Amino acid sequence: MEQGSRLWYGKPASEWNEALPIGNGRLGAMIFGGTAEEKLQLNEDSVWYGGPRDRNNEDALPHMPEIRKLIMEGRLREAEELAAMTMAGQPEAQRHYMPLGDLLLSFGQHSQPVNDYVRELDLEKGVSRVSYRIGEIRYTRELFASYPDQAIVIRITADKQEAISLKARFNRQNWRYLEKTDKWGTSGLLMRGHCGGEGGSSFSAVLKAVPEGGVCRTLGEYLLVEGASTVTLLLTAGTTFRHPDPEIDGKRRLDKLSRVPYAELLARHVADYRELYGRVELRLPANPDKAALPTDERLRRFQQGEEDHGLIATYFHFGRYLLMASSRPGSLPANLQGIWNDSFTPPWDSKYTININAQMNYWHAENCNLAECHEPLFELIERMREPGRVTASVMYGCRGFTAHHNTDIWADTAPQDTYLPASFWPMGAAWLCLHLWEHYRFGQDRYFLARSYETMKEAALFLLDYLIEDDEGRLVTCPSVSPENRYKLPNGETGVLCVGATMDFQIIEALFNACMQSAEMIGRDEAFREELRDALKRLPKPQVGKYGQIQEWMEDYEEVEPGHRHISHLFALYPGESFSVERTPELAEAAKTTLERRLAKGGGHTGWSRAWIINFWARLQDGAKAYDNVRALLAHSTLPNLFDDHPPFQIDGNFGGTAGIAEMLIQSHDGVIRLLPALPDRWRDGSVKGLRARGGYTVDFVWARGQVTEAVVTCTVSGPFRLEAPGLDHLSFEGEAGRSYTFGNKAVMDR
Ligand code: FUC
Repeated sequence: MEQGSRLWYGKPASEWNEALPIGNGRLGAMIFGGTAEEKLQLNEDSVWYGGPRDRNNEDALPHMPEIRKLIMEGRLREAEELAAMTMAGQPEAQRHYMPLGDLLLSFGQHSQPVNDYVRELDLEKGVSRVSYRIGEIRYTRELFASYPDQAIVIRITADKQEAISLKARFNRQNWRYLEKTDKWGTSGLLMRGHCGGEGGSSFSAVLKAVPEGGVCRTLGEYLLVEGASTVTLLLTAGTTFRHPDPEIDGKRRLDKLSRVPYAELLARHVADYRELYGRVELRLPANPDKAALPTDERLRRFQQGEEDHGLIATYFHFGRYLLMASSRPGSLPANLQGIWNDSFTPPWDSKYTININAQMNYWHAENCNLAECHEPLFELIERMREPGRVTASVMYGCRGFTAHHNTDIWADTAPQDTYLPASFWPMGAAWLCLHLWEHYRFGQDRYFLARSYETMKEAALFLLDYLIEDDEGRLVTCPSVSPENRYKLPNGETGVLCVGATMDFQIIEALFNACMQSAEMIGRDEAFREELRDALKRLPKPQVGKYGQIQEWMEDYEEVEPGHRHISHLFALYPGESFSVERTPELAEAAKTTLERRLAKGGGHTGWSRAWIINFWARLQDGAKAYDNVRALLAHSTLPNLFDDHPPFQIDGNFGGTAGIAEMLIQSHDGVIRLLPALPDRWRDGSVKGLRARGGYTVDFVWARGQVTEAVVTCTVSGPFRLEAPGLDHLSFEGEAGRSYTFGNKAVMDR
């Protein structure tokens, strides 16, 4: 197997954070790998509590002038009290994500001693396996979630004929949160229920056994297979969010699939999976002493300070795997836990937090060559437009569309919680829309841009209306917060609501620029472009504060928590790009000071915060510091199954970490493709294939002793590009769509 392409363990999972995830974007399972008792904890992405609602608070608009006045006069307690009552959603919480249930499998006779146990996740094929020996018989289970067939497939084999007997059963919260379990003929089961809440969806799950040899029967709510040589279990599920009758839909699907040979189901899955996964391959210096160790042991040693670049490569590949498994065209976007959640009241509802987390989930979608996995996010943004228009007009009297710091399955845009450091922040839609722009920049699809421009424009329209003039004639946001930090006034009072958090202006600048460039490219809206250009001139400029740091607020306030996990005021360094080592060296220097201060006071203590820091150091071209933070991410914020540990499990750190590793190897935001911009000494030799660069390029390269020895650039569009890499001259090149160009040893070869 390739380096870093497998997670494996020598024993079953003893808890959820050791179980292994499979998924096809919509259906997911956590596999525990027990021998006598196997559990698959199941998820379907549309199993959410409750239906859509209008939660906009009509008291916001009439009180907005008063709230603004109180904030501007520094009467923070009064402003907070009024905002809490007039701006909070009604009720204050959006909907939450829930588990589908469990599939329980009992292999009664397997409680005897087990030998040669292996449980693995094969990232090359997207297949999980459990294999062990009891006496002379080896039993193997192979499990995958097929995207083309929209089903979970479990294949159970033994190396002796007729050796397999099992009992299968559904469960959901100790059978409390489901309406019905039933037989489906002699070889199938079903479970159905209601997700709860007014307007909530109904779900159903169906299971069918296809044995070779042996007999199948159903007893009570059990499915029994006895004396089979192999068994294929097919499972699918759905909700009324997508289908009027998900049970009929599921049964039809499984009827059809039960007639397809297992080898074909597997082949279809692997072909589909490889098409995406196989695009990228990373090799870092190997640590041969680690190659034979199980993943949990490697992680344990890494946590004790040992080096293991292969484990880092696995983490990188796993980040791509997880996005493919939790976000595919037609599915909902990856939520805070991807799709893997076993709680009926999960942390932060396992929904979409859009003041960093949902965005971070997609930071690696483009540069790590999974652009189609980005689509579910775009669909959600589209669905947010209508509710977002209502929120914009009802709460603020503005045109366009807006969203606050969370959204849910129904694309709810009204504020979430009455949590003052976060809730009243109407920048969520604007930030999300920048993902449309990034998708265009990487893929260069003009049709996509023309469609997306309308969405970006609507987000910009809201901001044009939301901005107000301060007494110096600048355009500022108010109310505003710098997610989710607090400031201290000279009199010791602390506050969160403010005029103009720095991050707001950075997001607005990025969005207005994206709109102006898009409108120009597609030849639209000249007057609107002018309006944006004028507004941009009047936005407050970034300021460097008394410690040499980027100011987080317009005033140089002290921070209540200087090691805060959010580092919102460096948005312009990453994922934005208006701070740059080359173009704005003073701001880059101040960004560095900001990071150092945050880190010195304990910053990076959540997984996603650490992952953001990796990306910041990569943009500051500091390979050593980027590497230290990759180390810290794996050492302090990674669970035995390599899931990110906020704590608890939250998937953004996996995705942001993967993006950060890619950002250390390639950057393309400054009109140049830069290879190895932040290479740590320890990765002196390596190679990577299939990373994407803005402008429509796919790049493969090999490096030795820190110098690029060969780079291949494949162009999807024709036009000039620039390439910079240690070991290669700075190159300007005229590329032709569909062709690849090889650069090496200072000579250019056209292939
Ligand atoms: C934001 C963060 C938290 C957490 C939550 C889901 O509120 O500040 O750390 O990630 O989102």
